Amino acid sequence: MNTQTDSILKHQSNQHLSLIAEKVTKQERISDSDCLTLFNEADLAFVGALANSIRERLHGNKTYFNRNFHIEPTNVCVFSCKFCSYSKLYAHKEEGWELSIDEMLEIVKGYDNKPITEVHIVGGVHPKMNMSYFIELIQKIKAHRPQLHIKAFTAVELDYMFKKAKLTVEEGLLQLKAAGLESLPGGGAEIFHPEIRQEIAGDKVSGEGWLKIHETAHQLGIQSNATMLFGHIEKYEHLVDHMSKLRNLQDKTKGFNTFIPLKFRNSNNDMSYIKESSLSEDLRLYAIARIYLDNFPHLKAYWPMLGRQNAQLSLSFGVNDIDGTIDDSTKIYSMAGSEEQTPTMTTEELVDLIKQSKRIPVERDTLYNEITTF
Ligand code: V47
Ligand code: SF4
Repeated sequence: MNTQTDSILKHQSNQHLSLIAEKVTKQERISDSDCLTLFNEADLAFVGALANSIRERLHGNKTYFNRNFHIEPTNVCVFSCKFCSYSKLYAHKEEGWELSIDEMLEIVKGYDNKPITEVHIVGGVHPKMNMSYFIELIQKIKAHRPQLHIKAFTAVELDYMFKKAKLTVEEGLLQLKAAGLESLPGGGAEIFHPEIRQEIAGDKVSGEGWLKIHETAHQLGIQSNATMLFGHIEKYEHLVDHMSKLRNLQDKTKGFNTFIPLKFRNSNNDMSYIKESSLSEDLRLYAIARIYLDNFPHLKAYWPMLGRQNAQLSLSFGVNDIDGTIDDSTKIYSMAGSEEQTPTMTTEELVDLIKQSKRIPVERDTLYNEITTF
């Protein structure tokens, strides 16, 4: 721990916080009740210093990013999550978009001469886009560009397509893996606790269902990410509960790569009456996640949702990854109220952003193998 951290911790008069700091210094795990205390009582400087010491122990000054693009097959969805600014209910599907397999292949081909390493495919849950549709899509992408890593489908999409095809989670994942699926994104996790989940996303896969899909994926050698949607109607207890379930599963499988807190944005959805969290609250959450999730190797700030400058600040509060160039036509984030109306950054812009924070930009692949240090 550096001298600045030492002095912040030494002047800590709160007994419980001092004990937590001691645990972190000794690289011991903090408990759920410690985590709740951090949420309730610790200020930004305190959690920031601890989180930064962990980040620098694990990764030094390295900050990862990748070169990726997103495909959103449809924004038509059978579900009706209240925070969602993006989907059109299936009943109004003519107002949404649906891409054909050929249209999606054209998007992939548009990157033929670019050094992209990953395609991220997620969208709404459209009944027509079933197992056989997605197997064909994945096979065709792989046939066209075998080296492109396919990270696709939230547990919400998977749960729906497996049930529809009457497949177990294991059978469904094995079929997608055989077609070329390589990892799962972390979406759809929201808040696992049933009290909150019922309120904001009552009709889609449960928290247990989400965890079961990721556990099975890990057992089959498919790594994944995990998200948490924060800053709406949840209480600190629900955030601790969510992260505790993830930490327990990670102890079992070690299959998660990165934890991605997603700040709730309040435009154009049924929860627009809720005030958005402040930057200081966001940074405190990143820092506490870094301290609590001791078995997650990476913590990602998803810049299209958080904003570029705030993502830059997060690099001093535990974050060591800022996702990718996201060179795409993604609509979900600008629709939800993010300042980022055109969610694309060139590699140069990303590298500059990281360097301005006095960190070292490192391009990675999806599974965090290092490609180039800038
Ligand atoms: O599950 C939807 C979130 C998620 C809003 O794994 C919203 O690398 C805030 O999971 N305000 C999908 N968030 C995106 C996602 C993701 C993104 C980037 C990288 C990865 C990865 C995963 O977007 C949904 C939901 O939690 N979301 N609406 C909103 N109004
Ligand atoms: Fe559908 Fe996902 Fe939006 Fe929920 S968050 S309504 S599952 S697109």
